[in-house]
Amino acid sequence: MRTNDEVAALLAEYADLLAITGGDAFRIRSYEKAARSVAGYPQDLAQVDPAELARIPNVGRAIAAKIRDYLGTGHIRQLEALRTKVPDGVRRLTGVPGLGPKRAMVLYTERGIDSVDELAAATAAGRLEGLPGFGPKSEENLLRGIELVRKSAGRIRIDTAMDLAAELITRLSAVPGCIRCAYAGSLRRMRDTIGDVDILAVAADPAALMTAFRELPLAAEVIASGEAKTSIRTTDGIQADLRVVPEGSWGAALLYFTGSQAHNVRLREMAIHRGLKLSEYGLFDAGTGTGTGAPLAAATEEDVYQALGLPWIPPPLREDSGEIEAAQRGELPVLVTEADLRGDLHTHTNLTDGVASLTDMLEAAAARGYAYYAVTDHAPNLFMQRMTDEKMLSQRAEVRRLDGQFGGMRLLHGTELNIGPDGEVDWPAEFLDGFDLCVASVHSHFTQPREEMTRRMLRAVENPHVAILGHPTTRKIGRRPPVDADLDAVYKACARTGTAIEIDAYPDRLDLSAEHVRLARRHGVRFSIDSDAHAVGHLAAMRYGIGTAQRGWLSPDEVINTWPLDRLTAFLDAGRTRAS
Ligand code: DGT
Ligand code: CA
Ligand code: CA
Ligand code: ZN
Repeated sequence: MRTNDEVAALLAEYADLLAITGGDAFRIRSYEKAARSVAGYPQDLAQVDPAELARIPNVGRAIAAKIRDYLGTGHIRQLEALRTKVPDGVRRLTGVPGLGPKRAMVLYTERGIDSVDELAAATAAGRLEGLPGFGPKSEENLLRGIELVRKSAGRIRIDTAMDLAAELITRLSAVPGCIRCAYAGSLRRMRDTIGDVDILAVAADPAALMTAFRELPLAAEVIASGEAKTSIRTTDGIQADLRVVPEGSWGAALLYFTGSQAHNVRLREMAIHRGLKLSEYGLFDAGTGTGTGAPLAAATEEDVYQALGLPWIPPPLREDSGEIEAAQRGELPVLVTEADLRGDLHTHTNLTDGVASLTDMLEAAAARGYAYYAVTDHAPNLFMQRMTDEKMLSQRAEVRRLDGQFGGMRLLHGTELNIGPDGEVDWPAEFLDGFDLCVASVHSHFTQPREEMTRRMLRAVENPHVAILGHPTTRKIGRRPPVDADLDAVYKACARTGTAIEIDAYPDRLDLSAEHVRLARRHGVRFSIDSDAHAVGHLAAMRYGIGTAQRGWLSPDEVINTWPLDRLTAFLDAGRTRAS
């Protein structure tokens, strides 16, 4: 799939550069759609017959020609031409939340600003004063945006890290003498962003494995290399560490390098308290020191935890945020897993901004073994999606016809409503009555004042037709901050009205975040873990939603899409009557 991702990135860049240079809105959108379509296309573009490229959804003749250009020469001529007009930094400026392409270009042409750092400096020095469109209010938003960009700098999305880890493990495992290989660090803890990828291995010939790691085609640079640890930077600029550990200390090493540091500190304190010493080599009698003498425990994580008087603690909980105390009391939660999920309640098709047909989505969902599946395309107030009553009703007829036709999977017909600025949603009540379930989400007016935003969300939650509050804080990791609202009040209202709160599993959202999941669950709220899939490949994003749910301490019973269909339907029915 690497080719598809490369092409998608270039098409998205082309769309951005068109937008910055004032290109035609329709054309910009067609490139954006093509980029998503290509990224979600199941077949590797390099294997597609060049004459067939134009058959990919949203890829017309002009875009197919550009893709052929790239596959043949490694470049897209028109893109190269646009790149000469717009410095790289200006495109990065459009990554600052609240700064659109037009204003980014104004900053460049009027003030010569072509990087985020320069923008920060110019703002601080008052150099934006007098620039049309950059008043004090917008400056405040810009500063917030700059802070967000800087905080996320150097960290990557979890799916990017997971794909890299999978590739590294596949390649290293194929090296003769590689006995074990696994990922650790924040990735194993399923944090929503990842600093670097940590790989652990056991090898008959450690030096040979280190050499193989340094010589991987994706290793662009060797940062450091020694007997026990090698760090590389990949061609995508991501750091990956390989540590080769003795077979006998696998468990202790996995525990140590999974972290978090705060969790490890607690474990070491517990060891010291018992006259023991815990290191990446094992748990030892304090007298014998590290690495000398036989460890009391080292082979597996279970052994080490047990020797400290604890049950094994799942990695997503290892943040020293109460898990050690819970483990001591024997009250660790039974965490929801991907295998518990019986369905997906928020998905799109190409009727709106998805890139796959209804039947392609259903086929893929059934292959995941789901018992039920909700189709929830966008509602008309998101004007760009051009939804109409007729389109929605004809989709419903199709959904009803296909019910049970894909591996017996039951289909729910729903929609993703837009929560308007005052909390109102699309369509009158009579029309909403026809849906099996409605997700409702904020898609605009993200920067309303706190009281307004709270009132808006409460009104949506109290709407009897709203079953699920979709991507509740609307954050986009590294790109858009969460909305400012009294979320605690919103969670309370969700619990009262029987409205589920979504964990949108798509890796650039992961919304709710794990921290908020923990806040919300105190009110007895139910959750729905959804892929928000816009392409067949997105259905698999569920694993990241599950990771977030686990970090939020959720058990299966708290997640409505682990329930059998009759219990789910009863919940949806109760919500409709209770809220009104
Ligand atoms: P990241 O990479 O920023 O997303 O976060 P982590 O947790 O993967 O951190 P990383 O890669 O620096 O180290 C992986 C784990 O190894 C970390 O969670 C705990 C352990 N570790 C690494 N260096 C140290 C250290 O100097 N002291 C202690 N106690 N633990 C360490
Ligand atoms: Ca790491
Ligand atoms: Ca590391
Ligand atoms: Zn949405």
